[in-house]
Amino acid sequence: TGPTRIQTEINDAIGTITLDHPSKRNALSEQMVQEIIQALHQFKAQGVRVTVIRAAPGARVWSAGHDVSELPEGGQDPLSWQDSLRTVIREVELFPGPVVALIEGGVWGGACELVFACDMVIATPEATFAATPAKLGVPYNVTGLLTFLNVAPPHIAKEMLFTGSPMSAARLERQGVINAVVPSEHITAHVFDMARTIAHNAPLAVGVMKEQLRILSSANAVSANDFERIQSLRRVVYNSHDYAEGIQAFKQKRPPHYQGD
Ligand code: KGA
Repeated sequence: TGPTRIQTEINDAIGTITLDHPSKRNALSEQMVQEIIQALHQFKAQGVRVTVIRAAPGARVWSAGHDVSELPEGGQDPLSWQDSLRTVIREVELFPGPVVALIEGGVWGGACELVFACDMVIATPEATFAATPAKLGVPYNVTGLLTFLNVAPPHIAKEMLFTGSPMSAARLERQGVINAVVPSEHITAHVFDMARTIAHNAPLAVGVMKEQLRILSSANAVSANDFERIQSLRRVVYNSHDYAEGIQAFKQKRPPHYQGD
């Protein structure tokens, strides 16, 4: 049986992954993530030089982010090493060629980080990007925050993370966070032109530059002591009443009541 949450295609050494589970707004469930990872492995085996990740043309939601029904309700790190979002982001970062995000519609939470972890981001004028951990009470993890800091100026990263509000593609393009804003009728041609340019270049050189840039951009030294302090602070958050409240409120489709404990 083939994938059911995504569609894949390879043309001229360019692989396309289309997120295609509109009934759940392309939420990044374990199943969706496993299918994306399998597609990336298959692309690598078949010599794909550039991968494009998109939603179905005309989608109103690119992805609703982490599947909240799969987040623990408390007492457990929701974004541990094995978490599905963390796993798919590592796979994108380690894919041997550029991964380009083609964005139509709203991008939410963990999907926003996934998009920012891609090597290039092209969006339509209607696309929006929201970083939502503060809405849900989630203690975001260290590498996750680094994804934001590596692409956004600190004030923009903080505004996104502290407000959780959707930010327009135009504003993010002005800040250099995304590469270009292109109307929906031209975005596919624009992205595939760029992909073809890259695919005609020397793949080993491109892939090794990507790997060097990945290593350099995560070369922040955090001491063992500081790392353990951060983990203990995060533990306080995911053990809190507010974290359980945030997840339960989402599942019950009601606004959360936060009290700071
Ligand atoms: N996880 C699980 N199910 C989701 C979901 C999600 N993130 N987003 C949507 N769904 C389900 C929703 O429960 C509903 O299921 C269906 O998708 C359609 O959603 O049909 P059901 O069984 O009731 P809805 O809300 O009716 O669609 P809409 O009116 O078109 O609105 C679309 C949006 C995207 C605006 C809305 O669904 C939404 O606000 N979703 C949540 C977005 C979000 O806050 N995501 C952040 C997830 O957290 C996250 O990634 C982390 C880890 N974080 O922030 O730290």
